[in-house]
Amino acid sequence: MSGIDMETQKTDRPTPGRPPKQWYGELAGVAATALALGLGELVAAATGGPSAPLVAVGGVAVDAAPTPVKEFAVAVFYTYDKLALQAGIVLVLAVFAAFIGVLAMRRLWYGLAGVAVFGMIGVLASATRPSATWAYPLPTVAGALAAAGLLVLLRRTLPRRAAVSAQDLGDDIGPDTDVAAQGTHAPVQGASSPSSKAGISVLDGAGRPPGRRRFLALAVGAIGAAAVAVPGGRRLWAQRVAAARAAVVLPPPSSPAPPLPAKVSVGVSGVEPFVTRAADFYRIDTALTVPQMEPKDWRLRIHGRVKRPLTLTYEQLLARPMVERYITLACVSNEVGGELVGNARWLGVPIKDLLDEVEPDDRADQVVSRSVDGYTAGTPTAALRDGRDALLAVGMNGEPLPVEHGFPVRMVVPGLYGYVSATKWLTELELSRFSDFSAYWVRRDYAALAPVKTQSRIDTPAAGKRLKQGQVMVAGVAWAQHRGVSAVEVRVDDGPWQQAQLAAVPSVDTWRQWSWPWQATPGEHRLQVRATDNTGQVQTGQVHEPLPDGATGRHTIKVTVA
Ligand SMILES: Nc1nc2c(c(=O)[nH]1)N[C@H]1C(S)=C(S)[C@@H](COP(=O)(O)O)O[C@H]1N2
Ligand SMILES: [Mo]
Repeated sequence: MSGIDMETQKTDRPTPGRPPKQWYGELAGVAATALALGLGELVAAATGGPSAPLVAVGGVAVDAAPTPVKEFAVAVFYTYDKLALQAGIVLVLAVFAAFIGVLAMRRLWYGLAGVAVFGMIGVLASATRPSATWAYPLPTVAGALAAAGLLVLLRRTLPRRAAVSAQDLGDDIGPDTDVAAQGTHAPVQGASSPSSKAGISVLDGAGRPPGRRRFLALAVGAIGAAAVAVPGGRRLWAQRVAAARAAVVLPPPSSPAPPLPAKVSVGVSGVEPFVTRAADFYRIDTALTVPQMEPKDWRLRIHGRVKRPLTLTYEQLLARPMVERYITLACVSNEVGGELVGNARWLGVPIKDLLDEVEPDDRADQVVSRSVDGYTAGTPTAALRDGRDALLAVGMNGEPLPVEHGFPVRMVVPGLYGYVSATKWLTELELSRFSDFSAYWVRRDYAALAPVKTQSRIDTPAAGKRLKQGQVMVAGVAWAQHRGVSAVEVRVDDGPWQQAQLAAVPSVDTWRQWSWPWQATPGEHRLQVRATDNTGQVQTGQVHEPLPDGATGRHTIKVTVA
């Protein structure tokens, strides 16, 4: 804002010789850009979510940002780096849009050239996205055409002061004496109304310029339409992905999960069920909006330090022999006693087979998995090839993966925390080295290697509960994925450790229910649990926070017995 505007605002008196600042140009530019982006999202509901100009340009920006910039963003914004990036894009966009609008109101062709530049950026970005089809530029092209059209319309409607309005509005050749242009050197013709102020409301009452209302209606209308079109377009696309998911027919596993022993449940109410329903399964990810990918657009590229790079389609993946396993997933951020852990029946392709096919070089000690939204995880190559059931999962509890849990394809690796192994919306496996690449959370100070720590949890009685004296069933779950739980012990106050009953398990890769009958005596009591894994290691009582490689300590609750 120029000094003149400031002065005008402060004194509420127009400066003689200068037209007061008006925002028609800026408003026109922002409205046209909003319309373009909104229409882009709507068209992208047909051509594919990632083809929307805002999404495509954002994706390119993330990919192209040099490492120091990314590192700076991580240091300053931590996990909000993507939000900061989007805010940054919108801000830059708004400034550029305003500039184009101002140009367009003065010389239509300059503005249209600006729109064309904008459009080219969008077309290039969308056409080069990994999932791009021939239709990917369409949302941007449609948006740019609409923006150009709106600018022409607004230019025609542009309100002018009496003296200016006599001129031919379509004249873009001569020097425009244009009220929308701030601080021009154009000689001022006609008089500003004494009541004029900074902003749009110039020439009130009888002096109001013709077209002002129409201009505002058009501009505000376009912004309003965009505000509806952006979420509307995304919603339509999500509905398409949901339909595609519903149409997936999962193949039967060539190696089915073993039938669950009847005794996987201790039969105590209040204990988390052995199999977690998908709707109840914890969800952790950095995605601002859940990535919505159609299986037909899905590709998995296996590359990097390999002899034979490989690209797979969803169809090709489904055609491979599938295994089905119960595997318990845990988040490194889970506090002792927390609920960021769940157990499901996963259907998928063994990662080991695929790695054997691409022939990694011997020094490739890390497999970097990448999701469609750019998230990365680094998994030890050895863990993926040592024979455990590391899967490219397509099914969860007998259904295609829920979208929030990684549809169409995710990784599941028994024994490792999710952040180093369980990449959702997977699109890439790159054979790499730990010394060459640090994955998303490792750059944020989490450990590069993160086997799940042995843990146990009391599910019932609930902490703080008031109980009646007599027998109380204490029960819960314990986990030490891929090692297995061999014992669970409970103690009351600081008494002796007592052996709990263990439920059956289908393998060492799942959690295990336990129960222990307690003869509760009146008073306040502290209940504590600990597990032992199959290597004989007893869960430590040493208290540690989740950062950098998982919380330790014993779940302890207080209850009152009447
Ligand atoms: N694409 C992507 N995959 C991801 C994450 C993520 O942020 N983005 N988070 C990981 C973490 S930290 C965990 S604990 C698991 C959680 O999987 P869930 O949400 O299906 O429970 O997903 C992993 N996979
Ligand atoms: Mo996690």
